[in-house]
Amino acid sequence: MITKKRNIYMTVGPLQFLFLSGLIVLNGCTTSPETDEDVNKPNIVIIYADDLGYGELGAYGATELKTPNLDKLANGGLRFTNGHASSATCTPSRYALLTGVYPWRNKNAKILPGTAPLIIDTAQITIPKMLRSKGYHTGIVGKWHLGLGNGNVNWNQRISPGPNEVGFDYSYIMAATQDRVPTVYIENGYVDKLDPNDPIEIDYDNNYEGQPTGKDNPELLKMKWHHGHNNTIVNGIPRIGFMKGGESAKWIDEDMADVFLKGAQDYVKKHKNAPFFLYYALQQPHVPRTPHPRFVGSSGMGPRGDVIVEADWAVGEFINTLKEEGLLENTLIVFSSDNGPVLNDGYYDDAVEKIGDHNPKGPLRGGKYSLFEAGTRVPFVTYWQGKIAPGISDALVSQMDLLSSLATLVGSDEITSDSQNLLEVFTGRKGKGRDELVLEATSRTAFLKGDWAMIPPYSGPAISKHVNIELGNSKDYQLYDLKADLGQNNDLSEENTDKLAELRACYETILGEDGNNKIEALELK
Ligand SMILES: [Ca+2]
Repeated sequence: MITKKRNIYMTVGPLQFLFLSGLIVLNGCTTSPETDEDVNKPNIVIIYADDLGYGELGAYGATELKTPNLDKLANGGLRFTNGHASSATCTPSRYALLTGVYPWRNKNAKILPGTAPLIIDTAQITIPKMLRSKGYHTGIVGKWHLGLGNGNVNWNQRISPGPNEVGFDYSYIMAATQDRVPTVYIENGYVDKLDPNDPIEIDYDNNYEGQPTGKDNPELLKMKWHHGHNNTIVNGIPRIGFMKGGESAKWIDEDMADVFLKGAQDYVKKHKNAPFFLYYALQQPHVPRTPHPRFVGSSGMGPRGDVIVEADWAVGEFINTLKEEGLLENTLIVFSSDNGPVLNDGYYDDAVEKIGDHNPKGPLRGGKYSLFEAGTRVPFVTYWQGKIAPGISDALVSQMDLLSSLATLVGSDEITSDSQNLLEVFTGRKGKGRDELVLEATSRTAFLKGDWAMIPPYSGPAISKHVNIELGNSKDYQLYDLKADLGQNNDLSEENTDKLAELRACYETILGEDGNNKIEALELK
């Protein structure tokens, strides 16, 4: 169902007409090829937050945290209320987003250390590769976390394969996450601002002699670790993993939002004359939460709230750039998050203590790492000024569907079987999305079908004590009617055995042999 704030037909102008004409081409009819060129190659931008929950934005019901720029985007576009990341953690979601393949099909698509090899096969279809084949210039600015190299990276030479080998013409990234070494930016495979006389060494197992660590040198810390995150100290923040050298290349955490914003703005300005695809992968509100001083105190919720305010500002600035460059009416923007929220995720940063009445997961149960809805149901917005009518959609959609949908938009046949073509849903002309979706969380899977959610039995704790999140583990199957019980409070598995059997059969068919993965110990990172 789509609730439109205004009737799309009332708003159809010349631009919309051209766009609709373009769709007719895709359906096999003929029309003028000269308009097809313009119409089917809008710029495409995916803005991807890190650990931003369903309830964090004003447009999604937040009242205590102010997100005016993201609200403007959500309210001016199509706001999905049943939009999902493919996984409840970073790496698998990012893998599925770019490749259109379920992450549980790839045994390596799990939370990766900074030294992990690239987990996308360089022969695989990706969104940037598909778009590049249709004439797009493609870029990524921000968080990567999909592995680099082949397993033994020399950080002082060109690091390959990486984003540039899976479809990106330009890349300016952090390798993994803000809490992991190497704490440097990498541009097109080269560590930015690296002094060759001060080479970088990275080890995730052993420290370098004489180097302080978060564990042994608490006096050197400006942010204290809660669990994990106690190896090499950079900028007073203890990280995961050990790093030596590379002083001139180390990032300043508080500047990261500005650095990535400028990178995204510069990319747009440089490539505005050709169709471009930009994957702008924000680092917020993942740990360590390090707002620029001008945002410190802006939320009243401590660093976690402050970096969400900072991210909202950055998105607003970025969209202003699109506007100033005259690109807004020819740019499709997708905004979403890679997984649900977490408060304490390894550092003492007052995320729990100062949360007040803010509810990051909104009406949902669970959070990051969880098979409950808050693990993967996230803010999900499509925005295209003049082309997508503002509205709200409750269609079931996955980020994994963007690949085939964008391929359809630009007239490419490079699609995958897991990624459904939901172009009409993403642009608001059709209300019904997927029939079903397999969800993933730390190598476990669950299943959505229609209004129903099913979680198979898993061993392990019901709640992760470190992060205080319900993981979805139970010795029995769980079944929830999300239409009547969005908060997943009433398990109907015993009451409605027919529905459970129906979901189980469908789920097991989809999983097939790929789904028989070993359940691994939960890694909280
Ligand atoms: Ca994440």
